[in-house]
Amino acid sequence: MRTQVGIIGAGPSGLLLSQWLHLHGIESVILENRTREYCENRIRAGVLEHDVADLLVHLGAGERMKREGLVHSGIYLRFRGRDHRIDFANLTGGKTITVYSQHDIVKDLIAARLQAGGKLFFEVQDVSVHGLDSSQPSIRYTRNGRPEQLECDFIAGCDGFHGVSRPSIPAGVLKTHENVYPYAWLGILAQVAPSCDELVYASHERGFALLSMRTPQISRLYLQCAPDEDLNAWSDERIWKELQLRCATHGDWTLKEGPVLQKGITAMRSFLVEPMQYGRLFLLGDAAHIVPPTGAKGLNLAAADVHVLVRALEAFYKHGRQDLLARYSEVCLRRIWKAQRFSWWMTTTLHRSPEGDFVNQIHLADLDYVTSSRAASTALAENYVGLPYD
Ligand code: FAS
Ligand code: PHB
Repeated sequence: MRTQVGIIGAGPSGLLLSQWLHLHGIESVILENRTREYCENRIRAGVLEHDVADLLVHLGAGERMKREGLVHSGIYLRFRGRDHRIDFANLTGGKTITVYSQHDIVKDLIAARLQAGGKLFFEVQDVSVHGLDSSQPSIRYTRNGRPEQLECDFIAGCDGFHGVSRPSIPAGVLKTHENVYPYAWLGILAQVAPSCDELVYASHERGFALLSMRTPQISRLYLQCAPDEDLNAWSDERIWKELQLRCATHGDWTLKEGPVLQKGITAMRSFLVEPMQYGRLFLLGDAAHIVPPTGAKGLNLAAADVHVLVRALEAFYKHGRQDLLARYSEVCLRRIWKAQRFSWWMTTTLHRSPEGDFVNQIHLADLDYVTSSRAASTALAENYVGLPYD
């Protein structure tokens, strides 16, 4: 089989890329090793930057998000028992965020690709890439027990942190950057209406807590925990008790509790590779970079990589230009490093540090400054809603 762009992975990166290329008349094939059901039910991110929400609408996959997504114009930072609202709309000229589950985005994009006649193969196995430094790379895989080969002009590695694309780049080519944080998140999905109309980031001496949501009936909540935390040591009752302690305020606000539908531990790390390309292979999203989830950037960075690659591939196919393809990594990395910085700042400033009281007082002073300076809160707001695309 032959196509113009072979895409490995049917997560947000691969699906956004395939649908956007389709709008530009560029063919692609997506090869995914999991089942469609697995991809459509994997609970992950929940916050879309302003331009990413607009992109889903532009791609023809935003109707349900417009109906069911929750548009927020701010967040709360809670510390010393008091709430401080960061007013995105006021600070960024009207920009907002949309709370809409990643797995719903995946569902909507899969439906849009299939409706457009897209080639999207699930449950493929033994994926490998070949001829990356030639003009005719290929992807070999097994489907329904039969060996197959996809000839293409370009390969997009959208296969996440544990995929095959990044490891397929020869040793010595990539420079890796990594920062591992001394804590993780214990996250729950609960059958209870959110206790606040917008997200609450709570800094507390017992540890960080985040009150998020998925729908008006489903809450998404997180607790800072040890990186090697034993999930079995956390009963639902213990989780709610800890959340109550960390989210307590001087006001008459209370945290509503309900049945826990799902719980899990998410590690916290910053990771990226330079360059994000090798020959005709381009890495996108988690295949190239990981950010701690505090800044809600993971999914949004994947969309930004897609924006850069689509523009470069359109210039190649329509005008024979190679320059934007050559600069793919450079353009992506400028935004990625800024998102890494923002995610690092949100994570270290809001979490309880094991480094001792001085550092934790500095973080509280940082929160005090950000919530009392229009300049500082504007900086937070414009990073959170999403910096302009280059
Ligand atoms: P993905 O990992 O989503 O998708 C990669 C796809 O490739 C998968 O479908 C996988 O099955 C497939 N694949 C892998 N290897 C393959 C192979 N060999 N052959 C074929 N297919 C292969 N981000 C936020 O912004 N906020 C959050 O709260 C948040 N929470 C997260 C919680 C968890 C547990 C994790 C792991 C991540 C979280 N993230 C969060 C980040 C997450 O949303 C990612 O940024 C996002 O999924 C990136 O999308 P992709 O790059 O498409 O990678
Ligand atoms: C989520 O709802 O999963 C979420 C929201 C905001 C974050 C991280 C995760 O910063």
